[in-house]
Parts: sequence; structure tokens; C-alpha cells
Amino acid sequence: MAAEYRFSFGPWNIHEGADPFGPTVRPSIEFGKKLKRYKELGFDGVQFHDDDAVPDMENLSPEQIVKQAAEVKSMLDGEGLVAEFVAPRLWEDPRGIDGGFTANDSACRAWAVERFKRCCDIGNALGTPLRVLWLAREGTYIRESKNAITAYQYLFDAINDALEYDPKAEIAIEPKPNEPMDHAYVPTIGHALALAQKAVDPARVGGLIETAHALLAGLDPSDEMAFALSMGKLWSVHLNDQNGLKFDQDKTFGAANLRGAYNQVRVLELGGYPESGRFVGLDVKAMRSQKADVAHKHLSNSRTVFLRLVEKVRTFPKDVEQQCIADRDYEALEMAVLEHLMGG
Ligand code: XUL
Ligand code: MN
Repeated sequence: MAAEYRFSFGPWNIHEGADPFGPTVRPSIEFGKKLKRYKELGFDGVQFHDDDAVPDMENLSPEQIVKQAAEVKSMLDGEGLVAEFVAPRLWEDPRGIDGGFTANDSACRAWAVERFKRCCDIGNALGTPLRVLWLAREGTYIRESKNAITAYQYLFDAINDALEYDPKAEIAIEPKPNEPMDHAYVPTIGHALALAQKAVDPARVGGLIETAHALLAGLDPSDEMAFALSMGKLWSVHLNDQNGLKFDQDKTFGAANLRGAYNQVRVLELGGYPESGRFVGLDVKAMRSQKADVAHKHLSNSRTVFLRLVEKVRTFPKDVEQQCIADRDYEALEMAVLEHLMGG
């Protein structure tokens, strides 16, 4: 029996539809109601930012934070859900305006490291060792505003501080080359895994690869995943899609490039991802024009596309593939893939 995939998403993937050019268009759904949706939509894992779990954390003591996170854990247990990861949301606080870990202001850097430690506490209270670092504002709008060499050193130090503080923590870096910054530090999985090698405990630093982020870097997401898998470092994915080089769209998985989606599923299959027990995260966003009562379809549709593509990968005629490769007839292989995807 082939291993089953497990799916996850974050509460931010059911949202009110605000964008940089207009306000919300759908009512807010409270966290408890969102949790009820997970199983209905076919999901078992919940991804968290630290303040998704403990919204008022900046005004609470470390003990109060852990207590509130423990209450969220009970809610998860009640719904038969598990927490997949917790990510420190540094980018909404005024002290994170210039990036937290790489801020020029030492007080802001100290705040960011403390916040990461609280994020670790929340992760432990929720029962997950996985921390995700999306390095939102860790970068620059103009290059002269930071010393990038020093900034990378600050980043190494922050990661090492968290690893030392929390012996259970496993940190998956989610690379993204730009947005909100003009240039973000750690733009690709290659950068992330090089950084991992420099950590005090390299075995506890890996990666999360998001389709749209790899595409924004001009790279093939399936090859980025292959690189991480080859190093045993693909600890989560954020599958979605992206229609060319524009703002981070977080479209339904496969919606812009079905062949590209097929290749991502193929590489997860080749890499034994389901056997690893890791989650398939879907970081997808409902279109702003979607009505409130159907603003969850991007999630169930992405999961359906994924599972349909698993079937496509598993049923692709391997003998044809082998023959085409032996003949070096890549036109024939390409056509066989296209026929298979078109249902032929
Ligand atoms: C940003 C992004 C985030 C992270 C979680 O582009 O993808 O949602 O996945 O912080
Ligand atoms: Mn993401």
C-alpha cells in the first residue's frame, strides 16, 4: 500500500480578501470556526504563525503565552487535528519594520530573537518541534541601507540562539526572493541549506519550499524540491501556483501550470515524501472576488488537484519512460507525458 499524504494549511489561508489596493470584502471567521473546517475540507494539520495561536502575545508573559498555547492545543485535540509548525511573525510589529533579525537597530534584533524564543515555546505547547522561518522583511529596499555580510551573520546568530534555547526545535527556512522587500536574504533553498551547514546543529535546520517563491526566483519548484530531498532537508512544502513574474499570487495548485504541478508531485513521489510523514501544505489564497460562502474552495480544489496528479504520476507507463530514455527520444517522452495529462 502506498503511503497516504497528509495535508495542512494555515488559518491565514481562509481570509477576508483585503489586498494592497482595497479593504476586506468578506467577514472574518473566528479561529474556532476555521478549525471546524479543516476535516471537512480533507486536512489534518494546522500551520501557525505564533500570533495565530496566541494573538496578544506581545502583551503577555512567557508563562501566559504557554498557557494560551496549551488551550489551543486542547482545541486541536478536540477536532482531531495536529499542529504542523509555528512561524514567528516578525513583519507586522513596528520593531520588525527593517527586518527583525537583520535590523540595523540592536534593540530590534534583540526583540526578534526573544520573539523567536516565544515562538519556540508556543510550538512546544502545541506539540510540534517544527519552526518555519519566512524571512519577510529580512532584506533591503535599497542595498546601501544594510551591510548584507553583517546581516547574514546576524541571521546565523539568531538561528543558533533558537537552536540552543530549544533543543527540540527543527527550523525549516522558507526562501522567497522578494516581496515585501526588493531583495530578501536567503532567496533560494540553496542559500537556506548552505546556511544550515553553518548552524551549531546542522541536522536541525532544513527547508520549506513554496511553489510561487521558487517561480519568483526564476527557478523550477520541482528541481528546488529535488535538491532539498536529495539532502534529506525537505521538511514541508507550500504548494500553490503563480502566473508569471508578478506579485506573489498563491493561486490554487496547478491552476497556472498543470505540468509544473505534475512535476512537483512527481518529485515528491520519487523522494518518498509521503513515507517521511511530513505534511503537504497548501499556501493558497482565495481570489478577492470570491463570495464568502465559497471562499474555501481554493483549499479543497488544491488538494483534489494534488491527489489527481498523484494518480497521474503513479499510472504513467514506466516502460514507455524507460524506452524513451534509452532511445534518447525526448520528443516521444514529452508527448507521452502530455497525452497522459490530457487523459489519453
Ligand atoms: C509569504 C508566505 C507566508 C509564509 C508563512 O509569502 O508564504 O505565508 O508561508 O509565514
Ligand atoms: Mn508560504
